[in-house]
Amino acid sequence: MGIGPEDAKLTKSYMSVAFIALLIGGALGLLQGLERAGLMQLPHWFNYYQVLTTHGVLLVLVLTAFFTIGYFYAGLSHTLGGLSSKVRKVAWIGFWLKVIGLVVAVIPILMNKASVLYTFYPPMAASPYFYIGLALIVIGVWMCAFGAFISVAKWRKQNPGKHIPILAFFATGVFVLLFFGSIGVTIEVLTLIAWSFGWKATINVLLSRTLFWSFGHTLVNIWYLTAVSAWYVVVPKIIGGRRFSDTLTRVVVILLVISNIPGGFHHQIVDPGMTQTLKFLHLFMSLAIGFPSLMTAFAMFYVFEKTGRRLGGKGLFGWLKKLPWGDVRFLAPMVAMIAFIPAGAGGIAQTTNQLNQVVHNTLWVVGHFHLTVGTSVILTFFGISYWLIPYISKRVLTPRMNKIGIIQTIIWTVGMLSMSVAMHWVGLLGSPRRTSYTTYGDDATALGWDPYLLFLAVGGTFLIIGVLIQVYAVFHMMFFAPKGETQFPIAEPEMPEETTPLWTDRWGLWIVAMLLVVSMGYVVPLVDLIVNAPPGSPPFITW
Ligand code: HEM
Ligand SMILES: [Cu+2]
Repeated sequence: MGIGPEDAKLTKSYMSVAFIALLIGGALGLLQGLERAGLMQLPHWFNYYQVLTTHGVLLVLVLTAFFTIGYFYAGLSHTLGGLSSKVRKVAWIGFWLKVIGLVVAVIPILMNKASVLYTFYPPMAASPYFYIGLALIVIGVWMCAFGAFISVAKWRKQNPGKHIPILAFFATGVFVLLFFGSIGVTIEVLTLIAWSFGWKATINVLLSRTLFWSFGHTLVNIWYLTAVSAWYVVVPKIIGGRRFSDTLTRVVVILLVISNIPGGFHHQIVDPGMTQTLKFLHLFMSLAIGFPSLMTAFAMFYVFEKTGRRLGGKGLFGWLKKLPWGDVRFLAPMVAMIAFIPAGAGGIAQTTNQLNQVVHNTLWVVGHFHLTVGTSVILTFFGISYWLIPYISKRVLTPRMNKIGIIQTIIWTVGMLSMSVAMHWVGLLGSPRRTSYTTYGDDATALGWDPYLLFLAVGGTFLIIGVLIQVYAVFHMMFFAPKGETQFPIAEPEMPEETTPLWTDRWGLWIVAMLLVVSMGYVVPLVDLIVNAPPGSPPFITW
């Protein structure tokens, strides 16, 4: 019964790194919030940009990657009947490559030799070891992707004519995106290594930025797809319902995988050197992802209403009251879904050329991604932890821990709301992102930002309390909670899976379709940026 000890150990290790990254990254976030509000000044040996680089790398790369991989490996183990020893070995090699890569990348940041922020845009040049660390992390992620592909392929061979179990289907989509989405950034990082060692005199800045965002934008949707997998598959089980149409779920995964990668230029709307037509194509593709998102919103609220009514909810909204609001495994992902409504709307605003001019490089953008990744994705991950950690450690979620989880969710919601509303607002008033505290010589406009920045600091204080509670909860559930069996919650579909058309499982076809769509978005600009390359830039150290 339940997960084997070796598979459990793998996921436990991934989760441990993820939540240690949350602890350190969150503490650094608080320091930034206090500094930006003018409440404290960071010492010269650990300045704002070192802190910000570490915060970005730990939270946006490490926490999310380790959580995603740990969660999906537990899902693969559960739904495919255990991992093979070969796959486990591959996942461990991936784990250690990522950990070593992280250490190699963080040391230069701490030595103030890599304050290039997590986007590492040239011509700012970090120590080559920072890029080498990043390359090791990517190779580690690829190992895990191959391990997942091997597991799914083996299962399919043993189960001809059957559908890939739904969570393994999501995992396939996520690892396909992780692998193909990171090829561009790997090429970028390899050229940066040569450039920062001095083997290559100049770098093509625009090409680098384009390759970065072909990955950065995909990464965002990888977290989103991970969160969505829990919304579709796990949440219905927790509320005692069934999941919505199996076919629709699989089509949403396929659409997200196919249409995702060529959206990267919406991060480069103000970059010169690309035609309007190309930018428009990418904006169209980014908005196209809104379509499967709306399908998800519809499907989820269908499940909520149907379950609520079955439990006796009456009237227009009576069913809402019947949902298990007191269960953290439901509350956290539910708040996450609700947060995605304003978060997604803000994203659509940013994708619009004229509105982008207003908010570009302001704190608005920071407010936006603390709502999307910092709330929608992370709160879903927190919600998952309250059953996944007991499941892998063969322990149970006690009513006391559930209550702690509810309090944590409320604190996180209040903190993020306060911080991100303040960031959005002060961004509209012009306060820049990625800038340590300054009054610009007591300029009246800059002084007008101060009250909002205070809200930012207050939000940050709530959030660090939230971080401490969450990290406590995770390690308590991993090592100290009462022993017992916890289920891996997977809801049954409303209609039997056999009614789902078999073409949905044709991953070879979807990958070809994805590559065609990627070519549509990237072949012309990449060829143009290489053939008509602007003058290259030597490395600069601006800090
Ligand atoms: C304790 C909770 C947190 C606090 C107080 C916090 C606060 C901040 C602040 C003040 C900034 C910098 C604004 C600037 O100068 O541009 C920032 C940036 C950032 N935060 Fe957080 N944050 C928290 C949690 C998170 C989480 C959970 C994530 C993602 C999972 C995250 C991802 C980021 C990213 C990607 C940046 C941008 C870094 C950059 O511009 O290079 N933060 N955060
Ligand atoms: Cu994007």
